Amino acid sequence: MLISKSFIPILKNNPSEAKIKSHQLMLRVGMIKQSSAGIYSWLPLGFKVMKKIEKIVREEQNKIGAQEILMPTIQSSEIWKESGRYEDYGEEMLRIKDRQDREMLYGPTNEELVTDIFRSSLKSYKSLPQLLYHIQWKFRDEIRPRFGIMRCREFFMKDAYSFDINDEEAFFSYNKFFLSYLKTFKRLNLTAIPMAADTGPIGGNLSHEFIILAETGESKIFTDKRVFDLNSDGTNLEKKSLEDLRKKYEQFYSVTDEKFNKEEFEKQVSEQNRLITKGIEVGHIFYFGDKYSKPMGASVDLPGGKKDFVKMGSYGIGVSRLVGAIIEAKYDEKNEVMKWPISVAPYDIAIIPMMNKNDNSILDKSNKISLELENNGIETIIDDTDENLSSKIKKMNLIGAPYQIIIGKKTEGEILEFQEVGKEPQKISLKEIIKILKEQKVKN
Ligand code: P5A
Repeated sequence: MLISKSFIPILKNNPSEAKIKSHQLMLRVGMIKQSSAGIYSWLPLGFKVMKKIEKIVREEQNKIGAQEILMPTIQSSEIWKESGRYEDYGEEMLRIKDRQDREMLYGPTNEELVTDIFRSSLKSYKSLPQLLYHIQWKFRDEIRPRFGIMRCREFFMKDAYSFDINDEEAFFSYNKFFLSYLKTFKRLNLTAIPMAADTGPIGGNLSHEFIILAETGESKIFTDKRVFDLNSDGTNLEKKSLEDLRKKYEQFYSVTDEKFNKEEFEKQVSEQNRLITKGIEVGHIFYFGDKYSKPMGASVDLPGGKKDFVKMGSYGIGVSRLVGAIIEAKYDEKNEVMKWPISVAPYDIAIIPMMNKNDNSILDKSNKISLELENNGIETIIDDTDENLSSKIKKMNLIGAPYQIIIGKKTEGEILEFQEVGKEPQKISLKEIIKILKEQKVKN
């Protein structure tokens, strides 16, 4: 991609309306454009990153056997009346009337709709467990949308739903998502800690929020530092192994402020291990048994002729919020360098030709190198503008291509000036560059 032909409307300075670094950067490099309060268009750069995050989220859902569906954004109020949540949900729900005067709504979440799909198709315990998910826009009429796409009104969420025969099997499903979330966030290069949390309007009494540390986060957390040393490597999908994983995390006090109890915190966590800080909620999982299946009549036949309501959980990841969360975690505000993990970077490598108006050979060479890289599955962006080298490098640092190649008059033959952003430049061949990038892409 040539930068002169791309739609990347970069601003010279940070926009004054943005208070946190992710919002500043997203507006500055033209990743998003606000269309009205809390509602955004996603421009090419932002959309590319979000799609890559979505792909990783999807892959990790598929790995635990969840099946992808797509439910609509607009729902009928009928099913919400059946579950009893139509009134409870309050002003956050955007209510709409169609031309027949029917009450509709823009879905803030999908527990009712998925329960309706389940009850109309599956009737036997033999079909359980079922794990269904979709990745779809949601709308919540937040009273105070802020920080750009971090807390907005229209946002992109992965929401999954589990259906099981009894509590034991339902906890098994819950734990599969627990593992899958740890793996998803790790692939995004984030340390997200599961913390006991309140269930709010979703309901139930077992819930974890997955939180990454950030000063600008809206969640206050109280935790035992040692939880950060844990990892999920080596955990398989066996019931026992998943149970042990959750226990491993739950042995350390880690809660959000709604669950905070000073006495317990001080009893369970020694002074030097206490951490009270802020974080961003990137995922949230819930177990709520028959909260929806009972009022909506979603039951299955059990062996022996009895029937029971299915036991359900729901599992959300803020796919669009993750774009901002990664920026909060990885953007070096002082030096204005964005370090996207290569798995979600909008471009893998920036090609920076030191242009010469009277000589097209440098741009020609850059184009050839770009073609070769693209043919090897490596996404490139070429800065073909007339700007000087330092402003080109600054621009690419902001966009956040993790690698750069500088092509000058002296670049002859095969050897190129290559740099991983933040590390020492090296002079190596295109073949070696392709090898390094391919390895990095496979690893991540
Ligand atoms: C779980 C899936 C639910 O809605 N129902 C289906 C459950 N949970 S949740 O915690 O309310 O939301 C899940 C994740 O969505 C992101 N999120 C938001 N992102 C941007 N702007 C918002 N206003 C917003 N609200 C929720 C969060 O990442 C949250 O963890």
